[in-house]
Amino acid sequence: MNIPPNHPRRESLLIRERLVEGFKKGVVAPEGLIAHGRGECFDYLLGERTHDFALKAARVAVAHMLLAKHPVISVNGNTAALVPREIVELAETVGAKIEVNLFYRTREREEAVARQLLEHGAVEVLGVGEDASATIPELFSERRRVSPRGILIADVVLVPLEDGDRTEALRRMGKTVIAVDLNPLSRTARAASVTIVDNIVRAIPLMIKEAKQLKSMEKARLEEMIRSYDNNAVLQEALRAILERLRELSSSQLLINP
Ligand code: PTJ
Repeated sequence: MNIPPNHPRRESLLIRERLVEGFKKGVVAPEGLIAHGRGECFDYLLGERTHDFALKAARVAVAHMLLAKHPVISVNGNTAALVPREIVELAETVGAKIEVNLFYRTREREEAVARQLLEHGAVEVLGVGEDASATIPELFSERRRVSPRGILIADVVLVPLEDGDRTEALRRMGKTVIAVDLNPLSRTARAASVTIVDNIVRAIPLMIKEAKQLKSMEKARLEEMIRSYDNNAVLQEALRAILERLRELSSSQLLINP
């Protein structure tokens, strides 16, 4: 689609185009387009920028991944369409495995998501076909099927754009769960160990940058960062940011004179 360079919503429209393209390639589920609309709405309320609370969460998320024995990045359709190259770079930087995990799972989509990641530099992608032979207990959606070499044995799992059930089930298994979710009120956001309330297109590049910096930091300092982190406070800050923005907007001039 030809989006004029000076269109005020150009960035947002370009992101939509990436999802539509992913949908046409069989990577994104039709429901993924709807989920993106919900995300867009929260992004709008957040002013479409990374806030300090997201930076704080991203740093701690990276600390967890760097200290983990088996960190895994779980990838769904929207993530694969929006940030495939960045997922591969983050995995390389923190030494994580990449696993496909779909809510609307079909063999065709598993393969399309894996192909998308391999085309963007991934060396190995877990969770496709027979490889997803293990099961997350007490989870009844298709997301329960995981790789015994990946999410099953992971101690830290990054789950961008997730649904709440699996986050809760992974927590019950004793895993540290890192969520990227623009909705600070979603069940995922509230059940995760660390929630990055930001758009995935900004959050993953930010995590790569942080990972490059924190990689050389002493283990004890990373552990201290994790100990002093409070995810509830981060979610409260996200809600306050939305409140503040609405307060400012509600007392400003809203009419546009064409
Ligand atoms: O590819 P599949 O089959 O695994 O399906 C993926 C979707 C996203 C369709 C599936 O996981 C789903 O239905 O998710 P939900 O329950 O709609 O939750 C998605 C969450 O991600 C919502 O809270 C959205 O606000 C949020 N979200 C949407 N787009 C973004 C986002 N968060 C960060 N960045 C985004 N770009």
